[in-house]
Amino acid sequence: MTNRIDTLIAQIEAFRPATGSEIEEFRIRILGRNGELNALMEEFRTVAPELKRELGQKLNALKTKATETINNLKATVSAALSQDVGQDDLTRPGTADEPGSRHPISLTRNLILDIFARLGYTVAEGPEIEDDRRVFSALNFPPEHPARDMQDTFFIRRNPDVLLRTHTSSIQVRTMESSGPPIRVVCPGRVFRNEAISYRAHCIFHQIEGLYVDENVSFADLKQSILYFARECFGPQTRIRLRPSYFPFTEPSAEVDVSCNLCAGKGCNVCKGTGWLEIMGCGMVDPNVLENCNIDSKRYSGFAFGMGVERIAMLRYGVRDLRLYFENDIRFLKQFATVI
Ligand code: 2NM
Repeated sequence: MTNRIDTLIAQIEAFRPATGSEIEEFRIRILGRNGELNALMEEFRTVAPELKRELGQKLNALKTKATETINNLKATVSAALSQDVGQDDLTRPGTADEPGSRHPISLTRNLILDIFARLGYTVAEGPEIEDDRRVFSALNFPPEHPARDMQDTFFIRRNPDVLLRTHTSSIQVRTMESSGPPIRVVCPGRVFRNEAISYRAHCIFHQIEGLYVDENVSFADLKQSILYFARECFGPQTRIRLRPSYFPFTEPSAEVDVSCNLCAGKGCNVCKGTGWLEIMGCGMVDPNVLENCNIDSKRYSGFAFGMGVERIAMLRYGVRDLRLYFENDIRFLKQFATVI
């Protein structure tokens, strides 16, 4: 009897089933009503009392081993089956985890920061929750400016001095406060505006703003830096044009358009027939802003610019609806896996 128990244990240990039904057959042979274990139990009743103790322990060990082994094998097989219903082939290669990829907004952000790095700009970041001074007052927004309204800005706990930044210019205020000229920084980050969500606007989006402050910084320097950026970002044949505009923090101010390279400037439905696409705002930093940040505006001048990362990404990738960037639909994100 001892020999038969040992043989069965060895068989259980060597058992390598290829299918779920092989496991079930094995279970019935060992543990079934008319199986080997019950046959041994029957025989056990008739063994001499002095052998009962040792044989009883061996039988228990056999039962435990058989039950555990079979349960484990069944669990392995059902896990494999649940991945591919109807397939019993355990030799099939598994499904590999797909590598992740960068979000198109991160790709675009990195591209923009790289371009400005080549012009000597370093990256500065700052908090998303700011105070009124860094977001509005220091930037020359008059007290009654509409951007300060509850309608446009998210305030925190109804405290008018604690708010979510509406632009990353607050980082530039911090940079000017903490280090004097020469300053050459690009400031990326999330910004928040109380806007209705549509294909071209979201209440959270990403901005990159740049600031250059030194002696003798001119509007010509601004134009040349933006031309360099536009050609690196949209291709060497890209042209730019500046239209007069207004921002509280710059004077003079301009909107920057790039030539539409889908239609080579002839006019198409992307550029709405104009041949031009707006990409950013810019201007010479208002002397009041420099003084508010403890910079001598008689000695120093500067230029600044700001752009929406979603907008640049839409133009580069031909994406027509900005909301796609926020939905994290894997079918959308997958398409950027190899696009740098
Ligand atoms: C823009 C357009 C024009 C800007 C100005 C400043 C600062 F802090 F120097 F005053 N930061 N960013 C600026 C200027 C931003 O975004 C459309």
